[in-house]
Amino acid sequence: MQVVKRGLFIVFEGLDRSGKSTQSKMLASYLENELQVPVKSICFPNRESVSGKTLNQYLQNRDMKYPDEAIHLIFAANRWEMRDQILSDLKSGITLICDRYAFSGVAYSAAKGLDFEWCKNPDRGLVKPDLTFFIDANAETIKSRSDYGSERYERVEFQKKVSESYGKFKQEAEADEHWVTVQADGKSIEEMHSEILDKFIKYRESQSEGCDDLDKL
Ligand code: ADP
Ligand code: FDM
Ligand code: MG
Repeated sequence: MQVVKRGLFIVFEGLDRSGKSTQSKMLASYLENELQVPVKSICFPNRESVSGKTLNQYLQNRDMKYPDEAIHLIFAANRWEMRDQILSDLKSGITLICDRYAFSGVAYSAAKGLDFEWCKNPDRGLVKPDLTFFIDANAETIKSRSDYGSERYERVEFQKKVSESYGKFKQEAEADEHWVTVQADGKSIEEMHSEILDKFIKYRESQSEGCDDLDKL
């Protein structure tokens, strides 16, 4: 009987317009085309699902009033909707490249003033990523990037607060092999990509003996 080695769960995190989608796509395409790794790209919020339609409306319409706690729970529900699919893809050997995950949930809601630990609770039990790339970009630098300002949270003052909340994860994850902070300022898209690729390959080599178990958040 052939044993299928499970896929890796790779997450990209960071401020709006920091380069997550660009880097997720580049990593996915490298793995698929150069390393022949079966890959699937996903993102959160998943705007297509039942909860995702509400989240999309909320993000696109700054005037929509809704309690911060309630929207936080909907963002988490949006991840729970995908939990079984994520598990089954990983178990069938597919590597998932995921553009935002539970760290976004906490970082953005805590930036509004909600309690950091409270914010983590609704995501407890979801699949834990193997590797999270946190793209550490300066909130001032990215404000001039294309389309900045089109959605609810894209304001420099708010993004600075989000950056502070991500800073807590960064601190907690110091020396954690599952978290990689990638400094973005002054680096080109290509430079970022080769740094991310290098870190990914090193991580994969370090796990080659056995990464079959899946942990929970
Ligand atoms: P995110 O998904 O984090 O919101 P994107 O990947 O969509 O960010 O990138 C936002 C914009 O910034 C795009 O126009 C992209 O080409 C540009 N961009 C991404 N990374 C860099 C970089 N390292 N230097 C300059 N521009 C970048
Ligand atoms: N966002 C995203 C949250 O506030 N909470 C979450 O749990 C997640 C996954 O939604 F402003 C915010 C972060 C960002 C927006 O934008 C999604 P993109 O461009 O689709 O990443
Ligand atoms: Mg994006």
